Amino acid sequence: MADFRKLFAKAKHIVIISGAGVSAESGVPTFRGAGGYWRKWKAQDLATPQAFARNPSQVWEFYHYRREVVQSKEPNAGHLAIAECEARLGRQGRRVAVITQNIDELHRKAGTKNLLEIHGLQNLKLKMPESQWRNFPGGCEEAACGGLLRPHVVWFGENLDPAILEEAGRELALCDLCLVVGTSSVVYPAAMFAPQVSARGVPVAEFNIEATPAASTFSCFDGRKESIKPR
Ligand code: BJW
Repeated sequence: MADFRKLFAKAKHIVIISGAGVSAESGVPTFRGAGGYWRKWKAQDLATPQAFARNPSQVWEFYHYRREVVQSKEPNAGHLAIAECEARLGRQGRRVAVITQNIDELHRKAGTKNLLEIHGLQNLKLKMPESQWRNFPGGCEEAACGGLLRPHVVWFGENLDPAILEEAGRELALCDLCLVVGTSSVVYPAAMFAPQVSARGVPVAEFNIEATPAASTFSCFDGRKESIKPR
């Protein structure tokens, strides 16, 4: 941790890549850990465009349940520390960007401003040609025009928003320290962000309660395992 503190003190541009583990202490289930969604249900039945085409009600039900779970949840000490870090470093002319795979909006609720939500949000969008998608606050499944609404998230086999990916690429290319927080780092393209940063010699620190396969590819800082649980 002493090494990390030294790196953190001199970093001018920090990218934080986060995943479901950052929200675990808020009571939001992860995907692959104990009690995780993909331990109970098959991702192919709930998080693919094919599943939505086959059985939209089942997919709606899953995301409706997820929205309800999150509605009662608040940012935890981890979200707040990240937001506070962005604000404090910002006052010193240093930059923090958060690239999250989470759709729960808890980073935003905690006050994080420079935030890229690469897997989307929990609200609904109309299933129409992409250029015509319109956002809805959530809750309703049918729009006035009769089109199908779907969760505004990125499912397996779908491309991430190119504009958001481009912005993430810019942050990753410029950062001089990268933190990987609460993600199993198995889902692409997010899983390759930290290894890419590490490959150009930038230190990467992983904060997780378990070892992940990605940590072995971090060349400079092998990521001491730190729980983000408040002490
Ligand atoms: C704590 C903690 C505490 C707990 N403190 N830590 C290249 C190679 C192979 C496959 C592919 C590839 N490129 C694309 C693919 C296919 C696919 C993919 O990656 N598959 C892999 C599973 C192999 N990717 C895609 O399809 C992506 N699209 C794409 O790349 O398009 C182009 C393309 C398509 C097809 C082929 C090739 C190219 C889209 C991915 C969309 C992912 N969608 C989901 C669901 C939607 C959103 C939602 O419903 O919420 O996103 S799946 C799910 O996984 C969700 C998450 O955002 C994502 C990541 O999970 P995360 O956050 O890491 O959670 P967990 O549960 O896995 O881990 C939690 C971690 O926290 C654990 O490590 C714990 O230990 C830790 N933890 N408590 C610290 N207190």
